[in-house]
Amino acid sequence: MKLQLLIVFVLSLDKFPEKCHSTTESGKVLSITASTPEQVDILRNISSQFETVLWQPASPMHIMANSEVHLYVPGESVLTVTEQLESNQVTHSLMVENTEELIEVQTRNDSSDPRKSVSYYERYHSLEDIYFWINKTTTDYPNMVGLRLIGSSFEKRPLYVLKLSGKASNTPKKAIWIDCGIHAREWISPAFCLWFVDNCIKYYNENRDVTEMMDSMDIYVLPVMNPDGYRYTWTTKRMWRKNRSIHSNSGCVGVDLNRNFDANWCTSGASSNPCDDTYCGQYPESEPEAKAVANFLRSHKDTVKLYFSIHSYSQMLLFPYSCTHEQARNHDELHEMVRDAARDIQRYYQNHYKYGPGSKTIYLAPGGSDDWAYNLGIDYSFTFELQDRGQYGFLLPPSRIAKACKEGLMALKSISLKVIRKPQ
Ligand code: 0X9
Ligand code: ZN
Repeated sequence: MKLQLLIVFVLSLDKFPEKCHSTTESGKVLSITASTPEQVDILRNISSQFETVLWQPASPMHIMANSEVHLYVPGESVLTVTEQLESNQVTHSLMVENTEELIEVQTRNDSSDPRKSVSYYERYHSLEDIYFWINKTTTDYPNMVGLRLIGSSFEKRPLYVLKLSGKASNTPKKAIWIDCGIHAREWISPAFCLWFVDNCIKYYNENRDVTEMMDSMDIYVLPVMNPDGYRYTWTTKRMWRKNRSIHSNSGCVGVDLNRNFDANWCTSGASSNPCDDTYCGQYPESEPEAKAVANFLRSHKDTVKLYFSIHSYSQMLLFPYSCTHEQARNHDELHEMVRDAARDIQRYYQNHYKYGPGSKTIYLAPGGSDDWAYNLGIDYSFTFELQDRGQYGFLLPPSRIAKACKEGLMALKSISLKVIRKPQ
């Protein structure tokens, strides 16, 4: 009887409208630069107190002298935090004035207003909406879009992958993998996956590059790799990063899925503390979301030639390794690919993207999906950090979705076509 009640309760939790934030999240985001080792210590200390949340870097251990830190500070702590920074002469400025206002813009539903002609793909969507979209897209385009269930999340939500294909071929087709939404708060990432799928459907047989991509390779798209975390950012905590798994040995929730893969797992650059945002989990692939992706890729490793993981923010095109300072086998080729892709973005969209191996371009971060996929034998493995560079961070307004997605799409197409056209 008790169990039945519990099941009814858990199921009814899902009915909670995702658009209501149960807590207000008004606060500011500060841009802070420490310039001495003492100031670094002070900043690390502040970033683990006062309910602050680090936006960049994701972990206090990556706070370095003379590199910019973005820190969310809840309204009630703004005065204390700024006083501490000022009394220690730490340079800081205001990056986001009012987070609540930007969250409201991101979650506003304009679809009911007929005068607003903003397309579905230029808005952010709740998890419920995305599941609905997955269903509709696969039923509306059965010839082009297939559906695969690759596993389920910690809270037992399905992990769906869409398989996009152009014309059939006699020989087994190679494939591209794209995942979005590993990190819950990076909303532009699932928005990119939806944009990408729509673009493939709309422009197949219309645009030469899209047609070539879909005729040459199958494309697997996982729109939300971390559905529990993503939902939590809509209902409860906009700044949440990890999944929502609970551990018997700690009261803290969640594992960083991009630290949970078996690539120098939990070495320097990840945390073994369950309360940290970069917690690596109890063992590699301990998390059902990481395990599902790893199992799928293991069983398709002979066909998948390209791996893309979509994140935000900071505008970077990264390739292995992030888990070590060693160079990848085909470092020069990967470097050329991201350099050209960044050039294309600069030329067409006048926007700057940094590029290079993760460990040198961003920071040493083991256990990531890109490095793991690369070691599995997927020679072309990338992580994209989409817009922006810190004006809005994770709270990128819907009006910026289109440009952010076009830039990501340009890089993805440029790299994929190089691999497709490479003489065998
Ligand atoms: O730290 C990460 O996981 C990624 N940056 S983010 O701000 N989106 O959290 C970078 C991932 C680079 N690749 C690996 N660390 N393997
Ligand atoms: Zn991320």
